[in-house]
Amino acid sequence: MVSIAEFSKDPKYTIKVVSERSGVRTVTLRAWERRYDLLEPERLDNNYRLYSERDIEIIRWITNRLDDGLSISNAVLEYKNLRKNGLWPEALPSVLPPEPSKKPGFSTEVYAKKLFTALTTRNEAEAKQIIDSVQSMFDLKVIFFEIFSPCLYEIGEAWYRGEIRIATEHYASAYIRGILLNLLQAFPIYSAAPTLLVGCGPEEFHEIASLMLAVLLRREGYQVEFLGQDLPVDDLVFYAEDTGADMVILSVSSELSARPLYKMQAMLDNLPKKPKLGFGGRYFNANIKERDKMGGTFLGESLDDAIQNVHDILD
Ligand code: B12
Repeated sequence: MVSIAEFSKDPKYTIKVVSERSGVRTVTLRAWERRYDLLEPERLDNNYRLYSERDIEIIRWITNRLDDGLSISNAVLEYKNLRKNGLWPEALPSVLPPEPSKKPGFSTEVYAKKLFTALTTRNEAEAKQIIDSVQSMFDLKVIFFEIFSPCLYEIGEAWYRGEIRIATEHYASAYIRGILLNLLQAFPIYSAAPTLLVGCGPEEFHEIASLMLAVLLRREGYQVEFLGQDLPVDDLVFYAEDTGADMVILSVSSELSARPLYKMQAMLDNLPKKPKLGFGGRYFNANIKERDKMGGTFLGESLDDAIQNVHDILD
């Protein structure tokens, strides 16, 4: 089991985010803070509160004790007694997708096609139903590699053939991106684990593969920050220094994005912590000779290879 102490205490989240993630209304959170002195969120200049990942876990633990029948004052007392003795409660399991338990009704190929049809006909209710049912049948890797990826591939082909509008492609990829972001945020962040920055090279807007990788690496227990599209090299190097990153992992699908990155490992080597650079993506899958120019490590042709290679590098 994981102790709440392992969660980051960096102040990051507004009260609204905390409310969404813990299921406790903002007004109740403020009342608990006033009456029971439970948390001490950092205050910004505008007096807004900022909570940490650890605060969210404490609130979830308290609400679980309320569900067990304790009064709020007794739940807080129990928490404070633990802390007085130098102990931390165990974190609750995250609001993660259920472990796959049902037998698949169809092959993954069929689900990929069903998802393609739902998204290209803008049938969001159907898409949600498909996502819910595949989550109860398959592991995340299977969902990402055998359902989401072929569905996106087909969407790209349909766009290329002029069968669907650009807007439809944007709608479908935004939907899948949303599902992935929710998953990313559902996994706990372990502040003692190595820090990985995951995102896209400069001018690179295809971020879904890097987001999938961020989810899978967070599931492995790494402290992953997902940085998204189009990262400028200089800024990213500063950010790696600020965050004390152990590794920067970038997805690249064009030469335009790859070229500015050839100097990046040397820049990272000038930082005190010398973060490693890992990379992959369509450009380096197709242009094998270009891989050596990057200085860092080509993490493999697939996201599965990347996970294994990250373990090897950071171990
Ligand atoms: C969604 C999408 C977009 C969205 C992206 C939105 C978003 N928020 O991510 C938007 C609208 C931004 C977009 C823009 C463009 N797109 Co686009 N896009 C796609 C689409 C439909 C899906 C991409 C995707 O997410 N695939 C799923 C992921 C999981 O697959 P993947 O990215 O290929 O990644 C795999 C591997 O490359 C590898 N990998 C990737 N990253 C990494 C990283 C590491 C570390 C490792 C180890 C491995 C790895 O593992 C993954 C799994 O196998 C594809 C269709 C397709 N065939 O993929 C077209 C596609 C990639 N796009 C294409 C094009 C042409 C463009 C534009 C040039 C269009 C335009 N004229 O503006 C621009 C370029 C923008 C830019 N500069 O980046 C073409 C590329 C053609 C080519 N040969 O290069 C495709 C193939 C469509 C097509 N059939 O023609 N696109």
